[in-house]
Amino acid sequence: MGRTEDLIREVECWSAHNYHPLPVVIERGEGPWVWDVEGNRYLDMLSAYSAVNQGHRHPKIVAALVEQAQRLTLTSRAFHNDQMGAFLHQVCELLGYPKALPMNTGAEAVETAIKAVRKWGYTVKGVAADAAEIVVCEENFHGRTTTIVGFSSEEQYRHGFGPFTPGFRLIPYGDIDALRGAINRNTVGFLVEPIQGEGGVIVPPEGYLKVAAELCREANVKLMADEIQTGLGRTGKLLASEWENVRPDVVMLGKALGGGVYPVSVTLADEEVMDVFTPGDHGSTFGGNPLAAAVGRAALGVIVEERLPERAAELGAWFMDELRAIESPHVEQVRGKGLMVGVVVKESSGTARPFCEALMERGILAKETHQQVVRFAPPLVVTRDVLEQALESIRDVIQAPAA
Ligand code: IF1
Repeated sequence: MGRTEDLIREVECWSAHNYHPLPVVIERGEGPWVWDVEGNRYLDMLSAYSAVNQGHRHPKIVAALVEQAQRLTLTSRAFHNDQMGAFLHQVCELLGYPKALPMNTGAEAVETAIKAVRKWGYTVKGVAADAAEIVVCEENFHGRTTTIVGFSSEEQYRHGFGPFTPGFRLIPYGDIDALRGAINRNTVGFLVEPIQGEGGVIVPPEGYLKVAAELCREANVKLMADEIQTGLGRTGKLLASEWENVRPDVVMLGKALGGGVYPVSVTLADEEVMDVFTPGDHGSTFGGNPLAAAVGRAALGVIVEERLPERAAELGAWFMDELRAIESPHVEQVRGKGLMVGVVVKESSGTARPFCEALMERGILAKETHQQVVRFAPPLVVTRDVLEQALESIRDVIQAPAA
C-alpha cells in the first residue's frame, strides 16, 4: 500500500482540495479495465463520467491521436486547419444538424449554447436588451463556470462564488406545469438534461421531454438538450432525446466525443440559432484544433461501427433487471436507461460511499453521487460476461449488512 499512499499524499500536498477520490491510484487502462499501481485490476464502472464510452485507449482512437500528433496539433482559429471541416461534417451528419461549433469541455459547450440562444433571442425573437431568460431545472448539472454554477440548485456548487449571472429561472425537473408557468415572452431557452446525471440518475416521467419540446415550439423557445453525459450511446440511443422522438433545437456534446483521450465538445444547432455568431463573438484557443478533430472523428467512428448505442440498450436492460432482482435490505430503487444506472441506497442504510468502497475492494470502481446513489456506467464496450462477474460482487456488497 506504500506506493499508493505516497502518490495520494503528493496530490494532497500540491493540489487544491476540490475532490475526495476513492483511495486508488490508476496507472493503466484497456477497454473496460483499469489497473492500479499495486497491480490490481478493476472494472471501471464510472467511465470517467461517461467520457470513456468507447473503453480505455481504444486502438482506433489512439491511432488517430498519434497519427495526427505527428503532423499537426494546433493552429488556433486564426488560420484554417485541414481536419476541422471533416470532423464537423461528420458530427453534423450523424446527429442531424446543419451547424456545429467546436469547443473543448462540456461547460464550454453549455456556455456556447447559452450565448447562442441569448443572442438569437435578441436578434431574432425580439427580446428587449438584457431581458432574456433561460429556464433551467433544479438538481441540474451543466458544469462549473461561474455562470453555470450560478443557476445550480446545489448550495455547495454556488456558495462563496457569487455574484452570479442573472437571467436564469429554476423549476422542478420533470414538472411540465412548472415549465408552462415559467415561460414568458422573455424566455429564449429551456436548458435540460434528458436524464439528470449528477442529480442522481433521475429519469423524468415518460413524455416529459416530448411535451416540453411542444411547449417550447409553441412559445418560440429553444429546447437546449445537454447530452454531454447522456449522449453518444450511453442511454441506449445516440441521443437520449431520441427515446422521446425529440429533436432538440440545440444539443451539447462532450465527454465521449473525445473518446476519453482528449477533450472535445461541440454545440449543435440549426442555422437560425448558429448564424447569430459573427467573427469575434465567441471562440477558444483550442476549440476545433486538428488533434481534437482527428480524435473526434475516430471516437464517433467507433460509436457507429461498434453499435455502442444498441449495445448499451441491450446490456443495460438486462443489467438493470439483474440489479432489480437482487434482494437487499439496503436498496430503495434501481433506475436509469441503457448503461446509465443508479442504485439508490436507503437512508436507513447510510450513504452510498461505503458501498463504493466495498465495491472497490472487490475490483469494481463506481462513484457515489448525491450521497445515496451508486452510479453504474461502464464503458459501452463491456461484455455481458464481464458484467455477469461484476454482478456477483455487486450482489455480495449490496446484500451485506450496512457498514
Ligand atoms: C466534475 C457529476 C457527472 C455533465 C453535464 C455538462 C458537464 C457535465 C450533463 C460539464 C460534467 C461531470 C464533471 C465532473 C463530475 C461530472 C459528473 F458527477 F458531477 F455529475 F458526469 F455525472 N453537462 N459532468 O455531467 O462538462 O466541463 O466537466 O467537461 O467533477 O465536475 P465538463
